[in-house]
Amino acid sequence: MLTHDEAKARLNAVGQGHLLNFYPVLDESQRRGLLSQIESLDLDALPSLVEQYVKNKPVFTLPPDLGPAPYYPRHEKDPAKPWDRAAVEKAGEALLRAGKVAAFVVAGGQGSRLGFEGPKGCFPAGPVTGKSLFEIFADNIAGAQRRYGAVVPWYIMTSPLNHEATVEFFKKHRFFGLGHNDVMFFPQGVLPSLDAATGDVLMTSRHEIATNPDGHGGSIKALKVSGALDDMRRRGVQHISYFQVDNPLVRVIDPAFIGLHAAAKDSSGEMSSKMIPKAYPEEKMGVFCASRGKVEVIEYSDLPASLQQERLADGSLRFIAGSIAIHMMSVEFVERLASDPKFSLPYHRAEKKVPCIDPRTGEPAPAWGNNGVKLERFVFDALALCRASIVYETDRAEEFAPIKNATGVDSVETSRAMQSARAARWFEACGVDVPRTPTGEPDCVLELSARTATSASELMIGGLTLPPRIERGMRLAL
Ligand code: UD2
Repeated sequence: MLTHDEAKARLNAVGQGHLLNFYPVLDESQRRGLLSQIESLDLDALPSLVEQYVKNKPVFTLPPDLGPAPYYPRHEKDPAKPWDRAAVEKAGEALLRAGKVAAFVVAGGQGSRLGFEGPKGCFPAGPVTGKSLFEIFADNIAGAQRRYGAVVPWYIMTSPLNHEATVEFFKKHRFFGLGHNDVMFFPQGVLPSLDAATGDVLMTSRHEIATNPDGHGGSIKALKVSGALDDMRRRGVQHISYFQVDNPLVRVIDPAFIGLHAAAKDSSGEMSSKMIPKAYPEEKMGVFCASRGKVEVIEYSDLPASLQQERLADGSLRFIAGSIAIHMMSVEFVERLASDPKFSLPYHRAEKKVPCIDPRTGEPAPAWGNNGVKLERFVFDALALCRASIVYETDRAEEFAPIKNATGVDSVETSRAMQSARAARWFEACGVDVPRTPTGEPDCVLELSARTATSASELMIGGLTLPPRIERGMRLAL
């Protein structure tokens, strides 16, 4: 463990000596905690981070040859890029049957927009049952294990802020029936939050440095450091199905996507992505673009309005492929990146309100606007490091209903309505009469677990006796 004098010398060398201002008045355990926090920081990197991201703001420059990324259309007979769905699904299913696919959720984010205390994955998302997001994903995994007769190990990236609470939640719910040894939790790394005016590292108290999770891009290193990659290798896992914690409609295990990623001729099998057509130009999602022969995601805030709004002759958006943050990654690719000492993804900067103390007085600093700069890495920046990467179109109504906000767009209300609407369509496809309102919404609340079915056709052949009709106002979960 770093001594006080060593810490002082190293901090002074990078202009962050204020972190020890209150050391003399701390008790022994506070001193140890602070020194170990200081030891865990990459102090040598700080001056250049402050220079690049606080004193200056990086200016995003569009690559000159930027165009929309090509993609596999949802309908395999689309003449734009026809593909053989049956063969692709077979390839994906073979990998699943051989136990070569793992599920991976990034659940380290702070979920502050939702205003929910606790890990976001614990949020009650099911429209009828109020099942948590984590349970909905567990249902997907349990269903896949039954269908393919093989274990799908599940890796859950938390952050130091929600790790314990996440593990406790799983224990309390007995891992939702999954094997305890087949679910692995590990926390992602953190970065110090910086004073937006000076670049000084902020402190939340006299003995604690303000930190923030290092972004979902931190998952590449965290998979390695935590031993998750080794665990995958031991199990013979070759591909990782990556998804975010906020989307209860995600198909955690999708044989067609797995098959395209692993077997399509133009895929290197390193990292692939799912997209949905953007609903309107300003929709807040990253856009799949192509530049210098590589696929990349440009965040909505970086894509100029003129490009966002550009339309093709048929009226559709030219940059239409919105990222829903669902990827397949090969274990080999992640291993290659994470083992390279020179590997690093770019930082993205966000100005945020960070509660902190005044480093001179030790008292809480008066709150003012966005006083802090948080740096994060984004996982989709790894796409540029692939030899070749494919994008696959999917249907928003079937696979994307994120819970991000307390009210309005992408809220629990819109997500529950979309979950119910999807279940209604699947029931109707099986011949069940579903009541609808004059505006066409289901006039009932329905919820289908992925243990029951992950598509209308599975529901049809699943051997369940479905009711011939659903009554108005009925709440039904299967
Ligand atoms: C993300 C994408 C956006 C679009 C959208 C789809 C980014 C920057 N933007 O927007 O383009 O695809 O999702 O829903 O990704 N997380 C961690 N650790 C962190 C930070 C985040 O695990 O340090 C997880 C978080 O728990 C969540 C996911 O990453 O599962 C997305 O995080 P977000 O809410 O910051 O991303 P959002 O909604 O702004």
